[in-house]
This record gives sequence, structure tokens and C-alpha cells, in this order.
Amino acid sequence: MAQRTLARYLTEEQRTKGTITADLKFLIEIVSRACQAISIAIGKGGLGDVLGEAGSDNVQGEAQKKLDVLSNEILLEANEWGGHLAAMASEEMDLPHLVPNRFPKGGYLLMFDPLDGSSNIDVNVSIGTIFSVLRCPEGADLSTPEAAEQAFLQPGTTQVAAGYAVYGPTTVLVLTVGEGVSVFTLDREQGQFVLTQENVQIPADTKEFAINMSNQRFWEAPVQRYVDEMVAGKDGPLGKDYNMRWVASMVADVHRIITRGGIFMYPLDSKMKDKGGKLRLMYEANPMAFLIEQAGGAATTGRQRIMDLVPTGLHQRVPVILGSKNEVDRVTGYHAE
Ligand code: AHM
Ligand code: MG
Repeated sequence: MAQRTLARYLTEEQRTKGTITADLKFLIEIVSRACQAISIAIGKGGLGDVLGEAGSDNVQGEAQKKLDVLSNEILLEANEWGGHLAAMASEEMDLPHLVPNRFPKGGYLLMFDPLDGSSNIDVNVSIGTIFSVLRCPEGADLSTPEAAEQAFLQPGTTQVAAGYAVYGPTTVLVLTVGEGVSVFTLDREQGQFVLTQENVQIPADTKEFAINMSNQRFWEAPVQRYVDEMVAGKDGPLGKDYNMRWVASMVADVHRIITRGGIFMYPLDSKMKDKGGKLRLMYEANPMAFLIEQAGGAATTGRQRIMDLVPTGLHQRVPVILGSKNEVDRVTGYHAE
């Protein structure tokens, strides 16, 4: 059987399921091309002028790395001319980026975290790109970037596609268009993403958890209880030994869960309570929740399904608990008690 490149896969899906429009297909292909370009830039490492600080801060007051800025530019430039988008929004930009007037406009909105896992860039650990696609509402005001923000504030359930790329030992692209989850691996010789796994299913049970343990003293009681129970292992109430992993790149931690199950938590904690959490709803939590649910897992804030949240701001932060269904249900249940 012929290799199923991403382009071929999308065309076949378009023909058989009708869920993918020509514009959405084009959009996903363009994003994948941008991810290839980012992968090449990252691969230069110390040989290119790509590592280190950019000398600027993003809207959330975080220092931007050169690769954060470069990845953002690559995604913007790749996507703005094609006629498939109404606007884009990014972790690295305060306000939405409108499609310049000299280019045609389309019906989709694209959001991204251009380079997730910034603290891992300079130490040669896996990092990635996360993206989410929405339909632009009819009659949305796109006259100014300020006005355009409103069009993006839709719950995660309205996403038409979501995915991430992980730049690790291999570069993979993981995608959902709402019909399950597929994994593509970058064939560097061909310069193409090739389908390597379809219908990904996350096991409902797991013995592996991911959380930044250094925040333990700041967590709420339900998370304290759950982690205590896991750490107690075979002798505790859960009756099994657990293993812990924390890459500190959400893309890499989520990819491990997509591959072999597990639970990932960046819960609410007392030191960031006023911010709402650490991770961003629109371009981190929602796309990952969509992928995880499409692979049979669950994603909540501890109190609510992530994709049901009605957003109030482009850069809104939320607590995130996602992964193997039975474990996510357990800790979400502890919050309800
Ligand atoms: P970033 O988008 O600025 O890279 O921040 C998000 C990252 C996630 O990828 C990761 O799960 C988390 O922050 C790690 O946080 P910590 O450094 O507290 O462990
Ligand atoms: Mg991020």
C-alpha cells in the first residue's frame, strides 16, 4: 500500500467523511509545513543563531526565547496569505493577528502556542507546537485586533481541528479533526509527514502520573490526597505502585500519555490562584483536551470538563488534569466530594 502522507490522508478523509473542507485541509497542510520549518530551525541548535533569550517579554510577562519568536513568525507568515483564515492568535502575541488586507480571507480562526516547553529549548529536550482551529462566527467584527478577540472566545467543544507537533528524537504531528486521533512522523528525507498510527486509544487505567512535585505544598486538598495515594503505592488505597514522569514540556508529557497512557496534572495551586492556573485555555488546554477525548481519555479542570468552559479571554489560564479516563475521573471525583 502506498505511503499515506498527511496530504493524502487529508484528501482521503475529505472524500470519505466530508468532515474536512478544502480550506481546512489546506490549513492543516500549511501548519504542518510550518512545523517542519520550526523543526529545521530547532535542529540547528548551537550551530545557528537560534538559542537563548530574544530580549523581550510576551503578554504574560514571560521572557521570550529566540525560538519562541522565530516559531511564531514562521506560523504567521505561512498562514496569512492562503485565504483560509480570518485571523490568528498566539501565546506570543497580546492581540489577534488579522489577515493583512492584501491577502484573501477565509472562514477559520487559528490559535497556537508556537513553541511549548520553552524552558527545555536550550537544554535539548523535546519541545513542540500546539494548535487549535475554530470557525469564525458569521458577522464577527474583524475590523481591529481588539475587536477580533471576541470571535475566538468559543468553548473547546466548537474546535474543528486540533493538534501538536513534538520536536524530539523524531518529529511527530498528532492530529484530530473530530474523528479520532492520528499520528504522523516526519520523514526528513522526503520532507513529508507520513501516517504512522491511526485510531489512537489511551488505556483507561494507568500506573504513571505527571505533575511538578515541587508545587506540592501549594496544591488543593483533592490533588494532595490523590498524589499521596499514588505515592503510597501497593500499600495504599489504590493498591498499585505508580511511576512518575515530568518532562516540563506539555507536548512531550501529553505525547507519552497518547502513546502509553498516564495522567497529567497542572492543577490549581495557591500561588497562582488569582491567575486561574498555569496553562492557557485557548491554545494549550483546549486542543490537548480535544485530542485526549478523541483518544478515549478525559480532560477536566478538576471541577469541570475543559472543553465546556466558556472562555473570557484569549490568554485565560486554567487548571488541567488529563489522560487515562479512570484516573481523571477519580481525581475529578475527589474535587466533588
Ligand atoms: P510555555 O508555553 O511557556 O512553554 O509554558 C508551558 C509549559 C508546559 O509545556 C509545561 O507542562 C509546563 O509549562 C511546565 O511548567 P513547570 O516549569 O512549572 O514545570
Ligand atoms: Mg506552552
